[in-house]
Amino acid sequence: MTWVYEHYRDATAIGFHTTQRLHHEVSPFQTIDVHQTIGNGKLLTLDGMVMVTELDEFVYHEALVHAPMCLHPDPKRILVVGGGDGGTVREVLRHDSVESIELCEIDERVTLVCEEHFPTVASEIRNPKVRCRFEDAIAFVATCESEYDVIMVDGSEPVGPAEGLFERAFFESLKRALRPGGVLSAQAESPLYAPEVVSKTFGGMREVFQHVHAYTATCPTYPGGLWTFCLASEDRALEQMRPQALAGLPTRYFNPQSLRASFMLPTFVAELTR
Ligand code: SPD
Repeated sequence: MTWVYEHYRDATAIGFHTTQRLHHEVSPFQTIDVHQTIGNGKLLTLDGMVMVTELDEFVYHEALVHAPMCLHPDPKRILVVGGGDGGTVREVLRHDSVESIELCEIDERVTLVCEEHFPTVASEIRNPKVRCRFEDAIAFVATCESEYDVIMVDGSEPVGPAEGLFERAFFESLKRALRPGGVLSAQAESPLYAPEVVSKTFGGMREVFQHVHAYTATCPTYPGGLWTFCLASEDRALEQMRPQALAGLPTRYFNPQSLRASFMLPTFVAELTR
């Protein structure tokens, strides 16, 4: 038995007691590892950073997906940036209005490994409504104009290929890629250990979008636990949120009350993101 650690921002580390390494490879983009843990189900790391554990992946994926899907009144055409494990796609498909999803993930190996080792996360990746494009999302989104009702940015932290996902130029491309009335969500890292990333992300978003809101979720297997998300739109304010769109969905984290509550921010998060 071995302890596997993610060292985060040279400040902290989170450890997992593991029984077996189930997969290890170096793809053209990153190192991909899957471990069997004792208390967290299977664990996926990319370049040593925790992406998914079976224990709590639902928290992160529900937060990233259902906030924007409840803000848009009729989300039909969806883009997922990153998210090669398939958890975001799985949650999007819970909404009946959805007609098509494009998943733009740079590394096809992540998707293939997750189909093998995380069948409950990647369960909908072959759904006929889903089109996977394995390419650089920054270049792809730059070619899109008024195509999507909702875009979700499900990247890893801003190192290596994911660095550009936190830049203002990318936010401008995302805005162009949204249809009128479109809504964007993005994971925005730890407010405790990466306050400069959170504050730069929200600063950039506010320069580009009219309406920008921060919300949080508790993701125990990400460093610090408390995680920040960004909801942005040119023309939809938070008051238009329809938490009742969650009714009948088999969610485990969000219900209408906890969705609303996720936008009630601790003071230091409100200050970082304003
Ligand atoms: N530092 C962890 C940030 C993780 C963001 N993406 C996770 C991918 C899950 N679909």
